[in-house]
Amino acid sequence: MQRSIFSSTGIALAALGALGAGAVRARRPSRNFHKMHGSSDKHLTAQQAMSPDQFVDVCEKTGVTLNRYMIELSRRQVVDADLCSVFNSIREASKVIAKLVNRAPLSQAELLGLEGEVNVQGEDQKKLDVITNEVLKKALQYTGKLGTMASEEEDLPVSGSSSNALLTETGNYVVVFDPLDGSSNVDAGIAVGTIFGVFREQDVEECELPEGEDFSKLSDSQVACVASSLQPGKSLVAAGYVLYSCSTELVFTLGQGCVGFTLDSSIGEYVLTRPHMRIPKRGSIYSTNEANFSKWDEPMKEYISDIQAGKGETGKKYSLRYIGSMVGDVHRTLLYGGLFAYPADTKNVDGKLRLLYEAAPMAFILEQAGGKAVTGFSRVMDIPPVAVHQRVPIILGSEEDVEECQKYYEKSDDPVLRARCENRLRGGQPVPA
Ligand code: AHM
Ligand code: MG
Repeated sequence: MQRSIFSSTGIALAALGALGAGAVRARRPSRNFHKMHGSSDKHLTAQQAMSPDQFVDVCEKTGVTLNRYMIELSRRQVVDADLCSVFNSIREASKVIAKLVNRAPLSQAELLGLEGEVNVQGEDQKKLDVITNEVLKKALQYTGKLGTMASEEEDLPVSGSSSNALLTETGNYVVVFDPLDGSSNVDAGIAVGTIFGVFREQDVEECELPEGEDFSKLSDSQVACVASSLQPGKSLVAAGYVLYSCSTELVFTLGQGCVGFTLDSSIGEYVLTRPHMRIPKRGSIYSTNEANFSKWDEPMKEYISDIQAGKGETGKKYSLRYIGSMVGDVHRTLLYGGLFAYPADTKNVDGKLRLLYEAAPMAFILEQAGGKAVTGFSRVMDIPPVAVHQRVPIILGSEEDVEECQKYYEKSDDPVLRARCENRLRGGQPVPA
């Protein structure tokens, strides 16, 4: 008996995670059945339709809650019902995750330390990685659009692809997420975060997959079929992150600017605190794991050396701030300016961070806030993924800082680096070091 990708979502997702070196890209035209980002109100531009400045009768006591914000966007047909459901799920799940992270030191036996498992990428899983993954996955299933997935062996996407990220389908949307990014920090009570991205479901052919759970035996055409549902960052319709820190901050974009909410725990609601987020054009902070300096590509070494010494375009000496939690480091970069980088190095020629559920959503947010995100030569959003856990170098932040860094790559004109970049843009398999 054969099973189709959409009647057996869990199985298809596990297979996605198993995509190996032989995967072939196959893209099909998208259906484009939504009239997204169009306002029903003829007097409002798309930008205005997103703006809370247009909201009337805002409650003085609470301000604009996330719930209210989404209702308004829905009324203006900026978001449809399914996308609202996805946001409701993420909103509720993130409140639970905030609570878990906050309570962890008080419930150490249940919440802190290692789970004892290693995920598909060979990384130790923290207990909270597993728990938060469940929280987010279940919340998305409860949208009612994920019944198919709930009816499948729900462990499959988790055990088959990764403990730490998965894709789920809503029918109209595909959600990618990292439930607890930076979890190595969590035992120390240091900021961690959730990252998510939402793609519109593509009109892909049904993939006939074999019965059972052994996905190592997929044929080339089956692998190609499953791979075709992966999309580049530029196809994202929404992306966001939640930072669990001194406060819980939810920042997201729907493709027309970037907004920020803060969890008001006294009412259990996110409240709009940053209606128009814009990253400064230039900053004076860089954020990267400098312990890798000796292994970085030459252009990165030269650029960082110059801004440290005040020999960059501004003549200012930049400061280093690095938490080792992407969400925290990117949030600070977004607010204060400067740049965050996890570049390639000789050991990890594609860097460390994952394209689909870390780099692309963050790149989308930063671009929508007026910043940039590149791999060195190319825009992160342009890279077509060839595997769920594909890694990619990333340099993101203030427009002028990222452009300055990019000039070092252009200037170096290293043929190996350029070929690696072109290969990524072509959707080629990662080239080993
Ligand atoms: P994770 O998804 O396993 O938590 O890894 C991602 C994290 C990012 O949050 C952070 O930017 C990076 O890993 C830090 O890595 P390093 O410890 O090498 O500096
Ligand atoms: Mg992560």
